Amino acid sequence: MEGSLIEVTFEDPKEVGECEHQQGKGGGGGLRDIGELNVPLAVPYLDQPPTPLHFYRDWVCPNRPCIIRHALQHWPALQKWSLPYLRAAAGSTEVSVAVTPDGYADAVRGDRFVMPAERRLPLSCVLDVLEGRAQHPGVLYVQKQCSNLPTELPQLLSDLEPHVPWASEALGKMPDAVNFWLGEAAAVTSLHKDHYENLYCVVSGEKHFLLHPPSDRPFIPYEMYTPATYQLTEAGSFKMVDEEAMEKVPWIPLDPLAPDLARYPSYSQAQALRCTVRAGEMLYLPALWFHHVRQSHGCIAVNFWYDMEYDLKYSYFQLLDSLTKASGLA
Ligand SMILES: O=C(O)CCC(=O)C(=O)O
Repeated sequence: MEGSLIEVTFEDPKEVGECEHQQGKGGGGGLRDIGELNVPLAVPYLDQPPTPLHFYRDWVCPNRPCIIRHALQHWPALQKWSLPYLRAAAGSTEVSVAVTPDGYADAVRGDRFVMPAERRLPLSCVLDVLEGRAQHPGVLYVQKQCSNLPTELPQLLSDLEPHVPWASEALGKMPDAVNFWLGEAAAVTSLHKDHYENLYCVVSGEKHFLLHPPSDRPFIPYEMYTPATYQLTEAGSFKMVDEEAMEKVPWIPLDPLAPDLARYPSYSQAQALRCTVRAGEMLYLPALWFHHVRQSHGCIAVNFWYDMEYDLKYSYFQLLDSLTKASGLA
């Protein structure tokens, strides 16, 4: 790149020839090889929870996702949790609810990064909307990501384990947050990544994940946006209010379900993995994987966020991120 201190090239797949693929493990180089060597074509299933050693060795260390079956069957929640049960157990309890006009909380809209209106509502109000008994402006999603399960819904805690023992042992720590998710089908989580090892458990319904490995970073666009928050007026309409005290936010403008390839052509080189996590299944979503999430109506889920190790994997990702920015690629 002219005028830049660092020159970086990311191979165009059209230009990667046969012989490069034939070099096999240890040969080649570049992100395409990383994809081929390390990223599966589909998210694999485990039929039972791994031992801490296997979990660490086969999944955490290589930073690979998997879906684990039969890991939640001892949770009473799996049999008990339904919308009527939640109403009986916690209907009068106030919870934080993200409310948006279009189902997208924390997403790019126009030239703004927009955060949801946050409402404190009795859980029964959310259940009324989910069950079609009442209407509320916009789209509702119970999704406050700061351990809302123990802090807002402690009466549900006896229905599940407070952590995932084999994961806590493998990672050598307890989860930083245990989050409860309940929302309408229209509630979508836009493409982003987190610095957490994520064990995402679906208790009822299903979640549809679209994933990208961290090595796809050069093909995933980021731009800087003025932050804003939706406000819900008395009349039930939404307005976007700028957060003037906040700095600009880097966020991904691209919708991976309908990518604008004319604007972001590099994205065609990214390698999306899609999977559906069904009731009773747990997704291990490794730290730094990009994810976009949709759900069935009234899906109930709990996830455990374990802080990642800020190790060489993290350093390599930061380097890739810096090189991507310096190259002007994404
Ligand atoms: O379930 C969702 O809508 C989003 C989940 C997510 O982004 C996360 O667990 O980090």
